[in-house]
Amino acid sequence: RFSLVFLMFFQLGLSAQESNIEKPAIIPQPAEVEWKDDFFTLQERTVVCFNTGAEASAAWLHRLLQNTYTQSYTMKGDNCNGFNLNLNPELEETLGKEGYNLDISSSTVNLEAATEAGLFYAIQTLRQILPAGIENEKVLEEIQLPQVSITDSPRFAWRGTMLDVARSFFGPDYIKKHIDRMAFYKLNKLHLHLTDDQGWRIEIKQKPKLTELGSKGAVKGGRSGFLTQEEYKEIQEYAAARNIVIVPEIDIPGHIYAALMAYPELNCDDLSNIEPKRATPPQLFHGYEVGWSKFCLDKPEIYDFVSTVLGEVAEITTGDYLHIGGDEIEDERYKEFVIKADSIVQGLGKTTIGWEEVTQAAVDTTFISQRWNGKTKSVVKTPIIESICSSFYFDHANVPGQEMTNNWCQERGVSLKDTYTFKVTNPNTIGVEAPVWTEMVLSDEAADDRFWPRSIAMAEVGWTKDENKDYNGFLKRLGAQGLRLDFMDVNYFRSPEVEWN
Ligand code: TNX
Repeated sequence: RFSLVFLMFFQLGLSAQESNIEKPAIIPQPAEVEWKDDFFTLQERTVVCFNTGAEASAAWLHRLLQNTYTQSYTMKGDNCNGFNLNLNPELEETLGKEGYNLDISSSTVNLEAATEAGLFYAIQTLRQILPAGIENEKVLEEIQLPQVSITDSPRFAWRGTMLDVARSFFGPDYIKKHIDRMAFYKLNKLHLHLTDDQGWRIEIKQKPKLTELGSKGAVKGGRSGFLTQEEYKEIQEYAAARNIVIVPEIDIPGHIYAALMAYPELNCDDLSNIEPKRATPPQLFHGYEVGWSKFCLDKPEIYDFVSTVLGEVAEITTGDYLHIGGDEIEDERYKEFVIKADSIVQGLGKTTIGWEEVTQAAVDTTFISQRWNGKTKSVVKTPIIESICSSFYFDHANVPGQEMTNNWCQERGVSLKDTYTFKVTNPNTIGVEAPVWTEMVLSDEAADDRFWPRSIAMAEVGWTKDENKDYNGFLKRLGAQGLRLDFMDVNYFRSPEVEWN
């Protein structure tokens, strides 16, 4: 279709730049794009040349081209007639760690970046310029790519989603699928909410009852289960190959009933007197209430528990961060707890993240806070991950009245526009992240429906500078992604404001 439209304009003597020709829909919108009025035609045989350090990128590109008629082969070298991958650390000065240049001319497609992450993103952009059919099967008809020169780098370093695997469990298969989709839109942090009242989802070898007992529950109708440390590591490796860092959250000192049930000595009395779980012997919790369980902050043993658990999680985590939750809890000793937990995390060589409440404690500025309801004034004291519920809580309805959604933050839910038009103004903001809490998200299909397409809007908030954003333009580009999302098997919500193709 592109070739036809382009040809027509050619004859009229218009350049693609000036014309209204439908351009490939790239999301997130790159920093600088200059379309030319000519093509690159994919040959039947194509070489992918790469230099030292770009081997993995060459493999990715080769894999992408397998879905076209071309027979591609990889070769170490430069300036090939075909595809060139150039890893050049010196480019970090101009492109940053994740930026790239993508240049499509008459006989070459050049991709360059300072890191493999940058090359990976250049390939994702190229993937969006190639016909959508490559997501589905081999494209056999001739492929002509519009010539273009793109220079791109992200606005923010933190572009994340959060999956609550505690209320309802999501295992390695879904998590990996989710990672693939995130990577396509240049999202780079996957926060896993691994523990809560309803379930404990990560194996801790020195505290086996956490999973023996604590993983058996879930919200009513939700799945239970847990990740073994091996599975966790495998997911992490899968993510790292796609420039995604796994951010594990162990939510303490509240939201902790699954652990209290396994180790009742962490509670102040026996469990029979904590609401809403008044039961002897203790039962699993399948409800929705929040803010009712907590560690007994007067007992020094809880710090041994925290050290052991965070120690094992730190050991299997390659990323720099440990999220300690810290939300929705009232206790005289809360601040003291947060400071101690932070120093445990620092002792493990990681950076602490907590929900915005943690900033009530006098933690230093290496601590990152995640803003969610904006009620904690002190949140501005630290670097901020922006997850304000009215724009980024995707467990909320896509449209007013959608069933099985939490709408405590905003009665009408969180629309695509609420997400897209969020403006980052606080200079401490390091990026954005969208959580899907799963009290009411009980299946893979439902999780897809909540994440997509709003995560695509958020990806553009995280990547693209305000001056290059435009909601109507975004809606058009998003419509053109429909086919790709279908091919990727995403059960996305068909937002009525979008003309899906
Ligand atoms: C608030 S936001 C929570 C979660 C709930 C969610 C439901 C935050 C840090 N905690 O425990 O699942 O609302 O929307």
